[in-house]
Amino acid sequence: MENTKAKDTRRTFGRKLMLGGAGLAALQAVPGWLHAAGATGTAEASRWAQSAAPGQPEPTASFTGDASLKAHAAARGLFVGAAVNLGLLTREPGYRQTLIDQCNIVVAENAMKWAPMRPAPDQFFFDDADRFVAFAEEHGMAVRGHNLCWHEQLPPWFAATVNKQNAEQYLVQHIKTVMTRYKGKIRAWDVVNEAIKPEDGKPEGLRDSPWYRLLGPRYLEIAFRTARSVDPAALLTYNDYDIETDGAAQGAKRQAVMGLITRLKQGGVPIDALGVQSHLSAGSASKIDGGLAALVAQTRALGMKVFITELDVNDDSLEGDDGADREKSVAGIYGSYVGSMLSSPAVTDVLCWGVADRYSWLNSKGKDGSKWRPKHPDREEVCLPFDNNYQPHPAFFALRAALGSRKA
Ligand code: 9MR
Repeated sequence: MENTKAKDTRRTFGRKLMLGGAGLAALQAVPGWLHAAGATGTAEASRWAQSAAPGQPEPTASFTGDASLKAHAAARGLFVGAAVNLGLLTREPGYRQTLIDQCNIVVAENAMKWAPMRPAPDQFFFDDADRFVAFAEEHGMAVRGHNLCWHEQLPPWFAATVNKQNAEQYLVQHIKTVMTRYKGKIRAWDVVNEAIKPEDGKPEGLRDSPWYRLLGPRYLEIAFRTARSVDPAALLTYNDYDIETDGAAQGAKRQAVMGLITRLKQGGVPIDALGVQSHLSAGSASKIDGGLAALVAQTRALGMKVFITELDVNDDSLEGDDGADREKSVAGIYGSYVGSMLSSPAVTDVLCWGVADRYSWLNSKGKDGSKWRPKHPDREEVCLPFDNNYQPHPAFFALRAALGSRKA
């Protein structure tokens, strides 16, 4: 099914990523990037992923004001930001200030999901989401809404209350109520999150989720049509993960995602954007190649935008315990990935899934915490652009250079 143009785009994208991507001119200005730029093939690329040296800026290097992420993004008409934890926003001044200094877009990490918003079948809890949207408005930030329909974080009452007879009513009422409250204030909504899982064996690769079991495949169309009817200005987004690398499972999932958004778009269902979550891993970053480039190109050909919605890099597979080495490797992936993605005009928004390492979901403690760190369960991941004192990691500078590489 792939045409020659898609193949060409794929080769170009892959090569860019292997080359260190993020607008080489911008990166070469940073000492150490030339080494990364020498990598040319897959074997080289995996070495690149381990050894890219983006250079350590001086500790005093400027990173706010004109030197911030948001200044670099806004100058190019881009959005850059992070997922926000409402508890931290209240109790950590450094966290709050970093968001204010760096972001021109924010998304609530949890506060706008069903479970926190729906304490009971007939109740809505808006306090946290209201506070979050007010914070963004106060500081002139755009907002992503996450999310309106997902198989996870459904409230405890859901399973016993929602059935095939009333599911459509619950879905429509939820979308109408939440979107009406924030109408005109949300740049983009994740209308449906993570609907594809080919391993489940359902038609179109759809996930065997509660919404699928209750309503069948039509739940997606119901969700998107309802969303458009409430807030026609919001960019309606389908958002998914593990569609970035050229692994076999990822390729199958990516194809199913492409099939789904193509069917929706060509069938007249209102959908404006694809969210590529971008939970990357240092162990598989070198496998990000032509598949993703083709996905971006095909999504663009449908007239849709592409957003990087939940960027972080899992460093568990990096063997050396030296933090500075890991920081450099992670920075190499940030720069290459974002730079390659931004080489497509379809990509306009880049959001990280958090701000500082300590509070990342990848570093979460508790029952499932170390699930994401099987090799180094006791090692804190270096996964986000800021360290625990809100000082920029090399990943910050790599991300900033990637934003700066965007062609006007
Ligand atoms: O980071 C979120 C974490 O705090 C929640 O416990 C978790 C619940 O499933 O969701 C995390 O965020 C996810 C996001 O909503 C959707 N994509 C994957 C994210 C990381 O798991």
